[in-house]
Amino acid sequence: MQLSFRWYGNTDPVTLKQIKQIPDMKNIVSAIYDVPVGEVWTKDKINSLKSSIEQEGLTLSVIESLPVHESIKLGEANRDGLIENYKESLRTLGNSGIKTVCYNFMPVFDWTRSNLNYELEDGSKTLMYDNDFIKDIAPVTTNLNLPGWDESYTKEEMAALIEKYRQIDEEDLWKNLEYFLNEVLPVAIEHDIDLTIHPDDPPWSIFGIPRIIKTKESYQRLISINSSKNNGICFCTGSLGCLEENDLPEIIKEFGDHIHFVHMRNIKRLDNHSFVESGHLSKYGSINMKEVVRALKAIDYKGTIRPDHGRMIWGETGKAGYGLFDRALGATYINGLIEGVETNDSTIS
Ligand code: DNO
Repeated sequence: MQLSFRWYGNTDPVTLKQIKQIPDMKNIVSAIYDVPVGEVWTKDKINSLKSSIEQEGLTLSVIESLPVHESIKLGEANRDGLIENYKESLRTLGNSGIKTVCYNFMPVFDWTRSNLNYELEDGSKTLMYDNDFIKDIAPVTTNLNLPGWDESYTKEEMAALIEKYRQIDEEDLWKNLEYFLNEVLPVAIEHDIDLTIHPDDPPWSIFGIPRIIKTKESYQRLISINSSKNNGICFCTGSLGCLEENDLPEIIKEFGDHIHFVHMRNIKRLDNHSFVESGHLSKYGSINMKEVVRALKAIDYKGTIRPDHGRMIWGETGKAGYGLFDRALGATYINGLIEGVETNDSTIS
């Protein structure tokens, strides 16, 4: 198990120089942010990202994300050209030595929260999801500007997209995912890349549009499309953990060969599908983080783990969920859990 840290490139207020001072932090998770979704990532862009990371003695270990164009998710007539572009980017990433690529298949909205500054008892600010609030808002007219949302859409484009998704159901979305995977997995396999799908966050339908990567059954179906280990999973504790029925250690053990990337954070489930992002420690949230790491040890997990969102503490401001301080605390906590499970207690007399 290796620790990693997400870095948003040269414009990220958190610098590589800061990141490398976190104990045992050697791996960076990043992406190319200035290429529109659907276009090809060039060798030059990938190499320049890699070398800015390597100059600091760190390694670009995971691409999060190589995003999937909405027309592919919708199964539109123009998807084949977009899928060809995706394959081309994968080949270039593979040739540059990248072995893990994360993506998601969430329609329109990536991770969704209702409040980015929810104050916890200790005065820290965190992200929260109030289901009653989300249920009642119209995403096109709201002034909410959430971090996981693609800001490149105009209101009209977003409205049109939502309307298209309201015309399809989960079954259609599965078919479109299957079509995409049948095309891109051979390229991933040829280039020894593990493609890892991020679960839907939260793992249920929002705004009346379908979502499909939510539970153990979703992974069973995903793997029935192609059982290759390259058809992989990004195991995100905070997303999957929003559903009490998701037994995280059990899912890890069942799909171990397919897990190549792990996001670790804790959430506290509230009534009625609402939740708040707590500090990383097990005692603050609904997820037993130690049992998650223990299950990863049980599958002999060798991939990277990144501390996921952090709270804003010590007056830090910055990208919601992606400040330095609390994510660094999360990393040292995960370090401790790893050391704990990797220590063979029988050697202690
Ligand atoms: C949120 C992230 C997601 C994730 C994408 C992966 O903090 O975990 O935005 O990067 O869903 O494609």
